[in-house]
Amino acid sequence: MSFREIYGSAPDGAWEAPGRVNLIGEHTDYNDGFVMPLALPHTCRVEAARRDDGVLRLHSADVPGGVYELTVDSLTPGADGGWAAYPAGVVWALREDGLPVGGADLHFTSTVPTGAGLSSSAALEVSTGLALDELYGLGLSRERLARLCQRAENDFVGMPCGIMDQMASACCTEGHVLHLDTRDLAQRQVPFDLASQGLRLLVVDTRVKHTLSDGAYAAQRRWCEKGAEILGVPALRDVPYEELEQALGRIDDPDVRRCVRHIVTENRRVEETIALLERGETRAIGPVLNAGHASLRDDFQVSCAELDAVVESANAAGAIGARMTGGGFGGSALVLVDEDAAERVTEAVLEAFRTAGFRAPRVFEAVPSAGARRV
Ligand code: GAF
Repeated sequence: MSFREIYGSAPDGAWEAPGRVNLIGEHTDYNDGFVMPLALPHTCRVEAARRDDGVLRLHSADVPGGVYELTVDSLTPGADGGWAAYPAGVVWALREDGLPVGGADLHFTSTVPTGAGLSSSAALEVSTGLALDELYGLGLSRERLARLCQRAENDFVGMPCGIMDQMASACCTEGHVLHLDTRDLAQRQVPFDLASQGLRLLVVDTRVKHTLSDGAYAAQRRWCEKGAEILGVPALRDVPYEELEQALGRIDDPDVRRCVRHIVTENRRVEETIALLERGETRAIGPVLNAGHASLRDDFQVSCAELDAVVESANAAGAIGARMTGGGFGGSALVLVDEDAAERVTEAVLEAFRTAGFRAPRVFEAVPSAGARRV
C-alpha cells in the first residue's frame, strides 16, 4: 500500500537511513571506546507528512498490524509497541529535549534484515529523526540526531545500547568506513575501496534471531561498568593496553576480568586496523579480525555455534579473516576474502551449515554506502 492509500494524501517527502556492519570495535561503544562501522546499501525508508494536531500515525509495509495512532503528548516510555516503539520513541526523545515537534503521518518500508545484528532499529530511528528534523525545521546536527535516537532506544524502548549504530546510520559516507571515537564523537572517514584491491567483504546472516533487550547485553554492560569502577577510571577506554595485565591483577570477579580483557584488547584492535587501512595494507587486517572474533567468543562470550561455524569454515576455505559483527548471540558475521575466493568461501560456509544441521544462512556483499539522507 502507498502512503496515499494509507493516509489519503501525498507525503511531504521521503527519507532513508541505512543499516550497518561493524568492521571492528565490538561492545566498545558503551565503554567510551573506538568503533569502525560502514553503512550498508540496505535502508529503512520513511515517507512522512507533518500534522499540526498532535496526532502521530505509524505504518510499516513490512509488519502486519495496520496503522498505530497515538497522540504525541501521551507517549510513555516502556509501553510495549513492538516496532512502533522505535519511531514513537524518537518523537518522545525530541520533545523531551525541548524541541518543537508535533504530530506526523509516517509510512516505513525497510530492506535492512531484522534481528540480524545489522542495525535495523537504528535505521528506523534515524530515518524518523531526519524526517522530523526537516518537517519541523529543527536544524539538528547529525551527532545530536544520533544522540536523540540513542536516547529513544535507551529510555523509551528500554535497550541500553551504545551510540555506534545511530552514528553509523547518520554519519557514514559512501566508499568509507567510519572511525569513531564514541567518547567525543570525533570522526574520521577512512577510504575503504575493496574492489580496487581485488577484495570483497561478505556478510553472513546466520538467521539466528537474537534479542539484545533480553538482558544478556545489559549484563555484559554491567560487568564492564563494574570493571571501570574497580579500576577507578571513568570508562574502560581509559585503561591503556600496556597496563592491561596489571589491571587484571586487581580484579577478582572472573566475569569482570574477561570483559575488561575484551574491551581493552578490542580498542587496541581498532587502532591496529585503522593504521593498516591508512597504510593501504587491507589484507593485513585479516588476523586482527580473527583475533577480534576469538576475543568475543572466549572473553566476552557473546558468540554462538552458528557464528563460530561461519568464521571457522570461511577461514578453512581460504578467507583472509572473519568475525562476528554487532551485538552477538546470533545475527551476522563478516568475512574478508579475495575476489576470486568469494564463491569458494561462500560455498564452504553453506556446506558447513548443512553439515551442522543449521538453517541456511543468507550471504551478501557489504558495499560501503551512504548515511541517512532525503530522497
Ligand atoms: C548493538 C548495540 F546497539 C551497539 O550500541 C553496540 O554496542 C553493538 O551491539 C556491539 O558492538 O548493536
